[in-house]
Amino acid sequence: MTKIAIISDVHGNMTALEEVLRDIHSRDIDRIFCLGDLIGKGPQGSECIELIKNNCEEVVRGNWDVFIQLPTKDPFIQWFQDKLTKQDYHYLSTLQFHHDLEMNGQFIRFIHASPRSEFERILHIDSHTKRTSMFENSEKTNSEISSRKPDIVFYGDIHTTFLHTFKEGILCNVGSVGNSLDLTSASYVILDGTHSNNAIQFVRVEYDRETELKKAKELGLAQYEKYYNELMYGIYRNSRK
Ligand SMILES: [Mn+2]
Repeated sequence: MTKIAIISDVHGNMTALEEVLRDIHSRDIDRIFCLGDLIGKGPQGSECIELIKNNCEEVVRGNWDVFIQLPTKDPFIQWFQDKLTKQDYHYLSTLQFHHDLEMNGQFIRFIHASPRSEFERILHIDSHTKRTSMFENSEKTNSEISSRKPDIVFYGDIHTTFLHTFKEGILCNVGSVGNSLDLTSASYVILDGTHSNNAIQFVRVEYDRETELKKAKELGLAQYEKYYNELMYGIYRNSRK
């Protein structure tokens, strides 16, 4: 099978994740990669980890997956920490920084945010230099083919889909399953290598946002209002506007 569904930024939103997995399976795709941020913001991190563990072939870690493992006095972060089991923490600690593969002669890289850090945010509106730095290697991307630069980079983190083509290669943001900020529908991407070349397809999946918010309220989600605004209107919680 040379079709791979790429999901990212699930953020504890089970309603969206289940709908996206249903959509992927209805297309007879059984290879799924996840680009991190499994938990946080949404109420069901532990349940999402379980589903991702059972459905995804490769999973890279996001910024949330990293800092959730660190001690904190912030009650907001603690709310999410308290919901995770020992096994969840163990699973998060085993996640890889990146994944590389070769398909139809192209070198394809999967990361959460940047080749240098889970915490370095590269936006679609950032400078040309910043965006093309996504094709660079770093100490963290060492592998047998690390001297080679990727032809295609898939990433998540910014919850906003885009595809930019540069001389250096193709940069594709797959958007977010559980906390989409461009459109409010869930987002994922299909990499299709079937026809001895690589095609990229964006998919949007509607899911029941009211049901998800009802669940969040019942579970007493921390900063529920911010989650509400993200899901209903795509308004980022840390927006300066
Ligand atoms: Mn995220």
